Amino acid sequence: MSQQEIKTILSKKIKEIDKILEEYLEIPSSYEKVIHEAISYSLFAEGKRIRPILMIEAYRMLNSDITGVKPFAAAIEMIHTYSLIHDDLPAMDNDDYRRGKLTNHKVYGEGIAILAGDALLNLAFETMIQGALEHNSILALQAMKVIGKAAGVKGMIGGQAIDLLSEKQELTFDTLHYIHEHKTASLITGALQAGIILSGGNSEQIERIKAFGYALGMAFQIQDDILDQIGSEEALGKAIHSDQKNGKLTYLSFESLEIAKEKVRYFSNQALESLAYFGDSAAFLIQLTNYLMNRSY
Ligand code: GRG
Repeated sequence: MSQQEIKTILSKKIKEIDKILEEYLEIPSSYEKVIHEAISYSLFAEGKRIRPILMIEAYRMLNSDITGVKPFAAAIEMIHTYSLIHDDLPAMDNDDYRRGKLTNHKVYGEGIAILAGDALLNLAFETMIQGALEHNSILALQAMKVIGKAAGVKGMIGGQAIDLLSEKQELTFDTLHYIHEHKTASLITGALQAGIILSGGNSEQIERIKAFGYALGMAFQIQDDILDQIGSEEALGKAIHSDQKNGKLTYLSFESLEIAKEKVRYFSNQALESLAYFGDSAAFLIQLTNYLMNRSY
């Protein structure tokens, strides 16, 4: 499959995710309109929707009826969007552009941006609980626990905290690895693991998807570092050299561009090896891994 063909398939899948998100976004009454507008502004800002797509496609490897995974796919994108809104705030990365648009706080002010992020995190858990109740499902509760942990102190928030504390400081390669693994790979792995849990996967399948998520997440983050150095602002929809601006060390602070590219290939190949266990059912995830390895945005 060519890059263009997979891009076309992904555009269709992104539209499906948008529809699912609309379904779970509450309709505001008059007083809530501002916060609702701020939430929608970032939620429907043309993100790649990688995490919900990964979750649904992992689920689909074992179960073709995706009804049960939909609220969780919506929730993972809500959590991801909240993290981006907060990451862009002056107290964190202080960025003006995200997904090709002004950042949330640049449009709505810091207070509303903080609340929009908080609201998305709350709505994510409310949405997952609704899913669990609708299906009266213990698997749904297990998936919620995995997602809560992946987004929390032992996952994304933990990685972000060390990232923040490490600004303008000497950082060891091990600390950078910790940041990448927790800030980026955790939520990606959590999304995939939740997909397999919800579809009734067994412990071997769960372990294989976790290995896939870790390797894919690491490849994704190193590619992110590469793009921050040599990417196009137009394609990325945000400023490049933002890590340098914030005094942050990246993979490229330790290794040459060539080695970084080699590492993306290494982790992508590891990811593909983990997928091999799932046989033909992994065809789409294989294509997606190859696509992400070569992404320019
Ligand atoms: C504020 C708790 C908290 C966490 C922030 C997401 C994040 C953690 C920071 C953003 C900075 C960054 C480079 C994180 C690494 C993960 C990553 C590559 C995020 C961007 O995800 P994409 O590329 O974004 O999937 P889109 O816009 O396509 O959804």
